[in-house]
Amino acid sequence: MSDYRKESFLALLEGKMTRKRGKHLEDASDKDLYYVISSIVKDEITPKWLKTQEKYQENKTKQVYYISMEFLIGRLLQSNLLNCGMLDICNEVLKDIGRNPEEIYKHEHDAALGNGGLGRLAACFLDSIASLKYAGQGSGIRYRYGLFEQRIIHGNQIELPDYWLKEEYPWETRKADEAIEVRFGGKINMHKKLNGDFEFSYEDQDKVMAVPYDVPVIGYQNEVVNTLRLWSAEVTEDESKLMSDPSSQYYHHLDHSHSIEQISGFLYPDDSSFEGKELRLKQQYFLVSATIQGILKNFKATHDISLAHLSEKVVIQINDTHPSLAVPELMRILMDDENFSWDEAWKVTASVIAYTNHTTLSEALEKWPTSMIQKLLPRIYMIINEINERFCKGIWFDHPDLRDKIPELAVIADDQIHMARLAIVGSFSVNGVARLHTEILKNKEMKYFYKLYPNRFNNKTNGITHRRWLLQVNPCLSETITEAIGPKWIQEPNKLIGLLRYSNDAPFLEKVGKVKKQNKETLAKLILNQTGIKVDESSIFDVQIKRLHEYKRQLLNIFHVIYLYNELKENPSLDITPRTFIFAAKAAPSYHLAKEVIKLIHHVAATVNYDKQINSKLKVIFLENYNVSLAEKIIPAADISEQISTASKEASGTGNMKMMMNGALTLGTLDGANIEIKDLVGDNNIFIFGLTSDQVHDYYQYGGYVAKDIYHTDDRVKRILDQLNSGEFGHQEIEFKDIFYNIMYHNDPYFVLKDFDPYIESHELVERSYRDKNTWQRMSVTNIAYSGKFSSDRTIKEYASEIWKL
Ligand code: GL4
Repeated sequence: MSDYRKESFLALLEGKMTRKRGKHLEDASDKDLYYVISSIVKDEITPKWLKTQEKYQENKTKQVYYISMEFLIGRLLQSNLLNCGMLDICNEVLKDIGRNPEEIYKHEHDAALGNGGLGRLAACFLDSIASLKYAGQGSGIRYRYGLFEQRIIHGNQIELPDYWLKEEYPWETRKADEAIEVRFGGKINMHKKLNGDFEFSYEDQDKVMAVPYDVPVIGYQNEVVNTLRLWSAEVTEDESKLMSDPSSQYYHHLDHSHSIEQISGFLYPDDSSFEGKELRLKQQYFLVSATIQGILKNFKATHDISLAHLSEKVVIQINDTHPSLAVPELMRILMDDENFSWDEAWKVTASVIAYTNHTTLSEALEKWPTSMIQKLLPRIYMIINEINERFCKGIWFDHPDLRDKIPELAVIADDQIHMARLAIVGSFSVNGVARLHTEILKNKEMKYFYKLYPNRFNNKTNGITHRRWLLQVNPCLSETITEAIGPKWIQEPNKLIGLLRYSNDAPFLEKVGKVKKQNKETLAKLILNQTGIKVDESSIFDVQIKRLHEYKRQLLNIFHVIYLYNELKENPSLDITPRTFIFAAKAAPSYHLAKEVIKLIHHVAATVNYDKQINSKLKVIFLENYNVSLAEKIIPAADISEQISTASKEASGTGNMKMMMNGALTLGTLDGANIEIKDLVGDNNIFIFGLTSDQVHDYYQYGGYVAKDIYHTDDRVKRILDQLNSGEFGHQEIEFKDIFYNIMYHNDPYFVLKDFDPYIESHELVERSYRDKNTWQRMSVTNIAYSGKFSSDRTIKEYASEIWKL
């Protein structure tokens, strides 16, 4: 590092510290430093931000708008420093002045504007779009409360509000002059025009201001700065004037303004089940209407061509069905404000919007009661109705073979609006997020739509940004890689494949092994700090971190732990490789069974960790409040990545990719992107077990699985289930009855017992493999080498060339 650059960074730091915080550097707290460094980054990138946006305007560049109810961005300081090329210098200067960079970066509150994979994917995509120099914007909601903070008390999950905006958020810029009015409710008037068409006007609507807060999205050392625009709901100016009028009904207005601000009040904390709350519908329309109005405004300001050409300059990707009101909203504006005919408006809409499906879980399907939409969005309802009628007529006349399928295809059926159907009908592209998932969409879940629109369906296997998930979180591994194959992999992650040449190179393997050991030591310290439990750093770190859901089968994992515990109790001198099982997971607040599993993990941990006879061989750790920042600490230290969902249920998974990229070996089912990982690394470099997606499908379809039979025939299984019932884990016999009942009397809907035996066998193979350090390290390096494919840069290039045509 040149001394000159260091000196000038130090001078900046000193200058800013006195001006901004009124302090000398030596008196600055870690928090002062956090704010001052953020402000240095902002100064550095603001001219580039302006320039990027001006260039898009001047060149009339085609833009992609990624609309999502979730952006799980986590902390930004470190990744912003990295992307603008200042991370090394900043770290060095901080160390020179005796400060610990980690302690400083910790002062940023995680922006948890998302639940899990879907929201984190959106954040990775923004990073790749900017790093690949594409013109793209994210559009989301600036929730005042992000995903709840999790505390565990006696094994029970308690949710605390996440008021992340308590202190200034340095990355956002409020753009009050770009606020947009969004309207709800009201009366619709129809007038017949001379040409026979109808004209619509609205009366008595409730008005809400959508105020944008822009967050910069910095490309990796390439001068590009894109925007994530987060909308905040506020009362309109007229409304706030009324509030200060002494003759007005003050409390009425106060109540009203409170209900408006609620629209961007909090993130719904459920990852994958639909809750038909009116407030959620308001959030969705608020996001969509503000975004689309903004897009059209910008289009008109930039281009001198008609809106009929919108698709030449704009593409809108909707992240799952949550923003699918984009379809009728764009229709509404084109027809009612821009005087397009239905056909003209439809042509534009259906060539601009593209839809990504992220799940086939039926409980996640969004279906709004028609009455709710009719009341809240009367004009939107009329448009959806018309879309539905035209669509159904089209099937009747053009696809007689599908006539009897109309009830399964109709956008409106059983007094409900089926949002996935609306999204498919109103878009030009429908994609799944991993090969298997897309095949399931085409051949099962959406097969009649696939018949109607075979060319609309396509696959885009997910990815993760290797800049955050390797370069930033695992600097020592990154350096080791660069020493071996040079730095080109950072720009072109596929170049990681060059590591294959080193998979038999003993000194290289040793270095990689050493880095993993260091990362495990760091995590062990964190575990000790958080839980008071000391774990064996040479044990296998077996990691399952993700939302808690029955289909993800944390239950299968903890059953295996109980099995090992039972084996060791029976034979304490059993020679097993010591294991540390690490869990972290939030359960949706209303998801009872998921919370029971969290409790079970804690009770098993309490039994195992304090049993002197065996606790040198087995530890169970549950790390509280899983979020992006915690993931960044755990992932570099993982040996085994547990990806054990019931086959067909996990659309893709992205944690699997993050851990693979950091050298963990996958222990998983043939589900989601696990299959693509396996295809790349080969059967010898992954541990695969369990039912296939087809087998699972057939059991659901034709029956033939009886969980109780396994209980009665497999002693290991019987023992575990009886332990749940006997109060061995927990305080009383009834503690885990709901888990027991679900398996025995609801016939184990996620096949935990069915996959138990192959899972145990796979674990035994893991254990044997780990004993051969050399083989293990070779497998680990093979995984890193092939992980380049799972960079979101690859995914985004595919979106850009095959869907967005940027
Ligand atoms: C999810 C899927 O469950 C997950 O497999 C996938 O990786 C992610 C991103 O595509 O989307 N769908 C929903 S809903 N939540 C998810 O995390």
